[in-house]
Amino acid sequence: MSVNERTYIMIKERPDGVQRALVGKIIARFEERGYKLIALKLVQATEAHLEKHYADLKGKPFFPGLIKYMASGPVVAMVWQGLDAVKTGRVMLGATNPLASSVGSIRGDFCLAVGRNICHGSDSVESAEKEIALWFPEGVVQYTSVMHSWIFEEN
Ligand code: IDP
Ligand code: MG
Repeated sequence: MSVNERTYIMIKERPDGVQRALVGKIIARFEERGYKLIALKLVQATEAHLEKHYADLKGKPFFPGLIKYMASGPVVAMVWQGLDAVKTGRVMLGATNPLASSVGSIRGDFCLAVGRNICHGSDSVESAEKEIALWFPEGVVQYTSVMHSWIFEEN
């Protein structure tokens, strides 16, 4: 586990997270927790791009609907960096099914339906690296956060 671990987080707002005007709230949660934003863009993704992103789910009955829905509007693509970003990022999102998500998580607070669960988070460090490369082929931004020494013990 590293303080420089990175995760790919995506707001799927029409996808719904964007249309429901939850972008600021979702970003604020990662900022407030102490994660550092190192890449951010609003993207209208193609179906081909989304099929690569969700390649592991090809064959699932909901796959065609998921791709169509995700391509139906813009998404907010982000990379967040910090201690245990992948696992803790998933905890902050909540369970895949919002009805099983804890209150206090993003899905547990803002949505109800599994097919409209408003956010994505990488499920492993390996997936995160793949997803970051897929969504940010131009690379991420390197900078020093003045908050680092207030959030972490070392340095
Ligand atoms: P995750 O987003 O929590 O990692 P995955 O299993 O990777 O969950 O599924 C990707 C996305 O596919 C989910 O976030 C959800 O939007 C959608 N999805 C997953 N399972 C179902 C389902 O049973 N019905 C409809 N959509 C689903
Ligand atoms: Mg997943």
